[in-house]
Amino acid sequence: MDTTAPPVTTRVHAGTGVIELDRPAALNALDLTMVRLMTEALQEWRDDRAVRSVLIRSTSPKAFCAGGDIRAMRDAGVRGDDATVLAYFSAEYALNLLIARYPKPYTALIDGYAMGGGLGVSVHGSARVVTERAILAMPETGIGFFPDIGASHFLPRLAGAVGWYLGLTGLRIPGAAAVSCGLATHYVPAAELPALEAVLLAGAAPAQALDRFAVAAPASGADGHRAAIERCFTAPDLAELRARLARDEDRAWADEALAALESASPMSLAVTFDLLRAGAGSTLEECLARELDLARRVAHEPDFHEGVRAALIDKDRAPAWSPYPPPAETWY
Ligand code: QUE
Repeated sequence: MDTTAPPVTTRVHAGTGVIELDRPAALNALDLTMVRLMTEALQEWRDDRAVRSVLIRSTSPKAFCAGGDIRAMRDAGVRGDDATVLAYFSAEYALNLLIARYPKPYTALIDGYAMGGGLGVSVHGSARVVTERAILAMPETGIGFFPDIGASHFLPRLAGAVGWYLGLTGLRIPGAAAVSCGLATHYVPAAELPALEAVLLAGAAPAQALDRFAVAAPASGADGHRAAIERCFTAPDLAELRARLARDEDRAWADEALAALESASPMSLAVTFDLLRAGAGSTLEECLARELDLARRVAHEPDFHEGVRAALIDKDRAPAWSPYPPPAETWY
């Protein structure tokens, strides 16, 4: 095995800066090296007149990008190494902001899984293309973390409280539903992606190329629950959210959402609820600063250590969460 292969490759092709995520064994989960390589390329291309637009894609048919370097952050949190936690999250969130403020078209091709950090390097771009194989999620409440990478800015702005549903439950939605809530901007059948890429790599303007290849997203099963999502996920607090789910008429859907809340970290749910509410009235810069402050604190929380253990280390999927709020005697 060639262990020296870079996890991200960047090149310029007929005026298009191409970023290829190429760490398939980890489903392209980001690490600090990948974040740095992407940041360096984007900074160089920003002022290079030969680069007119940016395209980000994956070499893996299974995943666009499964998340961030959550395992290394757990290790650092466990040993009390705040410098490592700060170095990674500050670089990742700065990359999210660089993409959001990028002065040239930035097109992400999402074919397969895009979760957590994977949404951070796509959703902030000007065009997010999904296929019928795309699966999007912000699953952090299930590992004792919280929706970061600027999610506290974009989730509360999605249509019909869908962002609150995604951020709190961590449940997945398919590409078509991602378009209808605003997480994605274009739907292109996977069979057409190679042709779209060829046109973009030949130097076509992204807006025209996308107009040519995008089709109406097919009706998604998830869209049938939009009314229920809006009924329940506009609740003013977690207790009222649970009460609304418990009596909702869309029973199978509500039971799945309740089960997801039940298996999430209670600390993560409380943090996420407050974070999304604060994010609804904040700029992206303010949201990322708040998330960075929070990430540094949550990295040292027992629920984060336990959640990553259960999901990624032992893979028993049976985290033992701490009660939240903590009992009063631990406050003194
Ligand atoms: C929540 C997350 C992540 C996750 C699972 C969650 C995350 C992440 C990974 C991941 C997946 C596959 C890998 C890997 C990491 O899983 O951020 O190295 O090979 O990166 O429930 O936030």
